[in-house]
Amino acid sequence: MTGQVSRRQVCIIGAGPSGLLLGQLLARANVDALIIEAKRADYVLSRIRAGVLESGLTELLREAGCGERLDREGLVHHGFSLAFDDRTHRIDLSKLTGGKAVTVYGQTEVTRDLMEARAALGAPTVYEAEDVALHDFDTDRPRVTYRKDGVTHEIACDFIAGCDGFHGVSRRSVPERAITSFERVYAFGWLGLLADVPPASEELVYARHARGFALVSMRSRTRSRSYIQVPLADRVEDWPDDRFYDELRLRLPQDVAARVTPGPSIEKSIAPLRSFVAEPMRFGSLFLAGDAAHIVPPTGAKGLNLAASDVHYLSSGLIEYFAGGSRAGIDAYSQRALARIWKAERFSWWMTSMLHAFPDAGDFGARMQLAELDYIASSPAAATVVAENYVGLPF
Ligand code: FAS
Ligand code: PHB
Repeated sequence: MTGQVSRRQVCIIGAGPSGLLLGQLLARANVDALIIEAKRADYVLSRIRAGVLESGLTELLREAGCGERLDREGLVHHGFSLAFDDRTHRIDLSKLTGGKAVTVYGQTEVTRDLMEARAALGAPTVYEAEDVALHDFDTDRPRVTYRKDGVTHEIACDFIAGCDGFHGVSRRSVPERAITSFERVYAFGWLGLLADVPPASEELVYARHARGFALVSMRSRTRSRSYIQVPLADRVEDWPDDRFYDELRLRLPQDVAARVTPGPSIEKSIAPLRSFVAEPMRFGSLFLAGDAAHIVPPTGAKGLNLAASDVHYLSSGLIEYFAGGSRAGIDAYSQRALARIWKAERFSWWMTSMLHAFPDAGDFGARMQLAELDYIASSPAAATVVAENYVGLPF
């Protein structure tokens, strides 16, 4: 059955953080946008992902009217530690960046706040949309079609925002001749475990160890999130909770390992690591934002925060266009976004290269990692490079 054709100013594909934040900023500027999402809302919320928010993202969430719970429950962190050779070195973020900090607040909570804010505005989101397809985005009359409950719908719009993640339909809809991809796939993944136990450290600890990388993070003072590097061939079933905690302790300095509190996993999953950028990020009336355009290994805590800067540039360009007809912001979008993306790609690749076990890099490679870490621990200039990238480069 074919449903009616309706019209929107912007059609957003994907109701993850990128799509929801873009939708919220547009709605508050009276730009009419529809979000079309393939999954159910509870499925989107069930995905456990990022945990560290840069100040650029927290500012945007406040601008979007989603700062109240963030400011009440978010944990402001003024530093984190690098661990190697059974010692830890604290990176004093605030001292090294003139007072900047990061906020620990799970992506799940960001997504929940954005969903609730959108519903409070009465802005439309279609969940469980099937066969989403993009049409005529190389013209100024783009269309999106999707099927819902057996009925095919068509949305005529001025612009399409592809916020549908790495595996979404938007980037795949661009002709190969029009897009260039840059990629590095890592031969390992992160096994993450979420448990309702106090974290082993008040601040995050990124650990380099000959057995592999480990990360101690958290969602609150009573909910810990920890990770260990595992071979890509590993499956979650290979890692019962006890084995995870034993391996985590082996990779942490003894004083941190002694504070690891084992507790039953409430979520456990393996995420592959990849560096990826698609250029450009605009194709006529189609704009890509967030993971639809780029992926970083989570070692630098940049994925979600890069989605935020994309949305900042794109929302301000679209609002400027609908308010006064200027195309300056949307014409500059791809170049502005990519300038920040590539710097975050570099930092994420560098942190990953420095902290993970690369067997084929040999003993010399391992010594280079330790020399890099020792340099950071002994040079304020080197530590400042880490700090200013970790808190987030300016938008
Ligand atoms: P998302 O992938 O979050 O959202 C895209 C949405 O589009 C999804 O809801 C999807 O269902 C929908 N969609 C897909 N195809 C569609 C279609 N055809 N039609 C309609 N909708 C469609 N970042 C960090 O900073 N730190 C981390 O620790 C971290 N860990 C991660 C772990 C994993 C397993 C993954 C996959 C990512 C992780 N990230 C992390 C990065 C992650 O947080 C992303 O940067 C963030 O989710 C980006 O948000 P979106 O761009 O909205 O993409
Ligand atoms: C997390 O808490 O999930 C997290 C934190 C920092 C990272 C990656 C993941 O770099």
